[in-house]
Amino acid sequence: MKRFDKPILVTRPYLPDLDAFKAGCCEIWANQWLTNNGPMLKKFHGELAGYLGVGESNMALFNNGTLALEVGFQAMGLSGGDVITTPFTFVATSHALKRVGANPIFADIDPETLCLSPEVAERLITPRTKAIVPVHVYGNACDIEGFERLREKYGVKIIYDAAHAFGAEIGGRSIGSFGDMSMFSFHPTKLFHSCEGGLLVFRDAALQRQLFDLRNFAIHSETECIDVGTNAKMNELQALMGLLCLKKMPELLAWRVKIHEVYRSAFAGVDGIRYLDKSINKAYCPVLFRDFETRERVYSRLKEECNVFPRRYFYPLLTDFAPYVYGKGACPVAEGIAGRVLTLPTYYGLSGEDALAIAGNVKEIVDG
Ligand code: T4K
Repeated sequence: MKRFDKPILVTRPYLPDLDAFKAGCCEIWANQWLTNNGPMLKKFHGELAGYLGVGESNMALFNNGTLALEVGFQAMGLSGGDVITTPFTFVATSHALKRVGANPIFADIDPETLCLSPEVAERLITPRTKAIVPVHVYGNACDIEGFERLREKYGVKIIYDAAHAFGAEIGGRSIGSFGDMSMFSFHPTKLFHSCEGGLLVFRDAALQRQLFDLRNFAIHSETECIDVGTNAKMNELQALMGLLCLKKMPELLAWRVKIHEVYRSAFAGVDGIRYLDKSINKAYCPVLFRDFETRERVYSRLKEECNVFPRRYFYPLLTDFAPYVYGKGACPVAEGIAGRVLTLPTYYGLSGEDALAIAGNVKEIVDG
């Protein structure tokens, strides 16, 4: 097995050219404006609208994805209601619901997309259901049509957690343009980042002013505070990082596609290893093993013997964590996947040769 000299982490952030960043800092210094809707943020907002092909009035930037979700849920009026969501996600999805006073109801996932199943979700809809929050997990697209049907039939809001899905398109449209609202995370572990950051894209442009207010303490004017807002503003350094990374998006995406292809072909037809290749933007490289024991063996031997640090996203399942304990067997598909999945390293700069060696190590461990 190949042991790498330097640790290979599950992901590394792309870092733009330092001189370009310094030049941007000179602009920020000249403006003497660091946060609170500054010029760099406005520029980033405009460029993102162009990149995504959505209206500038249908977007709002935040200082991270979690607060973007919280503010979005608050603006959508989810407080006090039930919200059907997936247990197969990062804790932030449900934390944001709980923190605005909504009650997450967990429904099982589809075994192919690993996203919330609209059919299972439909069975849990009651008069208390205010919204459904599916997650495009790993950049796999949810069943958009299925959720659109539920939106029309029951009048529930559909708010996608698209934290993993920046850069993904369906039929030439950004994945963020479906449903009532979508949230992209710009954390450095994502394929695109702004150090930290989050973006809401929403159907109803009338929401924008409310979202802008809520992210700034709900201060509406010098003499009016109209709600219980928070501080969720993106600052100028974040916006600068985002602007520089956005220029690189085509290459960031192409690189992931290349790494994904290495893993996909290395694992093709291999008994006991299923490479999950549904991700549109190749944000993550998840592999499914035959059982829990094999996954755990691969996970620990890669770390100890190969200096490779994959992650068990998303294990333990959200519904196993203290604030959400739900009872075993409630979401059997999600429980099964969480116990067998491992996400392998992928990031801009990881060589195809290294990805191939990692895949070789995985196969050897599974065989042994
Ligand atoms: N919804 C979903 C579905 C999400 O997955 C997330 C976040 C959110 C909502 C919330 O969005 P944000 O509020 O984060 O914008 C990471 C991230 O912190 C988190 O953003 C992400 N999902 C989650 C899936 O993964 P950890 O605890 O795994 O991060 P950490 O620090 O262990 O880093 C992972 C790897 O990346 C390590 O091997 C080190 C490497 N790394 C990390 C950072 C931050 C670097 O090389 N450089 C870096 O700067 O949570």
